[in-house]
Amino acid sequence: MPVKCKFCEKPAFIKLHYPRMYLCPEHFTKYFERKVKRTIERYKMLRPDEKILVVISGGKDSAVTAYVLKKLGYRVECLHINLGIGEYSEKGEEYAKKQCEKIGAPLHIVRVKELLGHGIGEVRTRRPTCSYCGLTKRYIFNKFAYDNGFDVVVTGHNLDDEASFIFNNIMNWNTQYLAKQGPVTPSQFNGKLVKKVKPLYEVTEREVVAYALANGIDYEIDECPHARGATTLEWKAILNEMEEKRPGTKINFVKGYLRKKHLFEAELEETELRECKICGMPSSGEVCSFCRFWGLEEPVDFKITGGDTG
Ligand code: Q46
Repeated sequence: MPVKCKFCEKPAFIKLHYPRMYLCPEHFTKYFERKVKRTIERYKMLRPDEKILVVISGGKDSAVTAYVLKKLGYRVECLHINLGIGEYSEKGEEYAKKQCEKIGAPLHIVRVKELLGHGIGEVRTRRPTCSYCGLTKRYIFNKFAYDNGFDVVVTGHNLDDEASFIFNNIMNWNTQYLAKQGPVTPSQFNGKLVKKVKPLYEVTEREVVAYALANGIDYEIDECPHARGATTLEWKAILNEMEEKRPGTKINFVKGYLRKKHLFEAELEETELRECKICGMPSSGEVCSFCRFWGLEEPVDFKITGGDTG
């Protein structure tokens, strides 16, 4: 006899461990959306009138984020950054297009190789690939949002991402990072650093996969070739093992961190920000790390001039 959903006669589709219950696709969908809505309210992430930009990679997390926000009635537009990492990026762009069609949200595309001459992984530098990839993505989505009047940038980070980030940084005692992490990063520097929020902050990766499956959201499953051997995956595996033995480990760990975050904030070394002399965006030095890394002499302008930027 198949196990039934806790709320109806239908067969269960997922067994949740924390709280412990079996749910059918419809009741799981309701449960998931309620949880995201509560997270948004708890951390005061979004207002109904805000213009929202969801950074969509082609993967499950960002697609589910945009889909749920649209369902909850928010004004959503999406940005896909094609990193120029061969077939992985080409597939990512295709998925992002399909996902936005399903979500019913406008999609803007920025292609790193067209914009900066090289894709991620093609630059001759001693800097690790993921380090300058992160720098490039963060700059592009922030500047894109700023240039086009978005109030908030939304990313698809889930509970597993947050727990592994905190775990990694505690193991390495990177107190500066621990002081700045969280579900909401407020707008700073006269709005030039746009507010960033993470609506999937309290849902696990497993729940996101199940939601995508229950709602017919297709996504890229291949991992970026540069992610192989990333320590994040090892931290995630350890946390999954703990969660298996003690359900609730991840959420309790992350909530505990938020309660103790002030201890790390006390150690924060404030860096004075000024305007980059090339692009005018916030920078700790004369030229910001994006313009410096890519050797820019002119600012990159992301203003949408009508329709799709793809
Ligand atoms: S940082 Fe590194 Fe990721 Fe960029 S190079 Fe690939 S693995 S995509 S989240």
